[in-house]
Amino acid sequence: MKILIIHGPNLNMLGKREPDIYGATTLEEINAALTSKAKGLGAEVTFFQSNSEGEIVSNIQDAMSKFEGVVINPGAYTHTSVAIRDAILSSGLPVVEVHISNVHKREDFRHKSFISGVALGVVSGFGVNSYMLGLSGLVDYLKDNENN
Ligand code: CA2
Repeated sequence: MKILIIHGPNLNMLGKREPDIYGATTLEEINAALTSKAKGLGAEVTFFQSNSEGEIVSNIQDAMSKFEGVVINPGAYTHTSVAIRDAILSSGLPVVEVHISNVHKREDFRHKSFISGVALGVVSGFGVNSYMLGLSGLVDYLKDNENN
């Protein structure tokens, strides 16, 4: 079972800036933890990080033929990107939206997500564990729907 993990803009700075909001764990450490979690779940993960909206759109388009599902933290594009929403919808892939912070506890502009309405599910506010919970929920969903 192949899963794509997409990290959006600025997430390459994790662990290096604003640890009070986003924690001290680096993106490399998150990816290592996801690789090991995926192994335990019988899945395989591939990672992509980009600060560019267009690159994320292209990556989702490419994922259609290569992966069974996607876990995405769209970063600030969560609140602005119709293009990423459209790419997710047209991919037909199950996509789980994850956020490190609880976006609903933060500024009003973070309460709107263009992604949630086309996502299989959303996990927000559990720190880097949001990624693990999102991956586990996606793998459970794929196992339940394997023969459908
Ligand atoms: O909580 C999340 O995971 C967010 O997707 C993070 C985005 C934010 O715009 C969303 O509203 C919620 C921001 C990612 C910025 O990441 C940084 C990491 C370290 C230092 C600076 C930024």
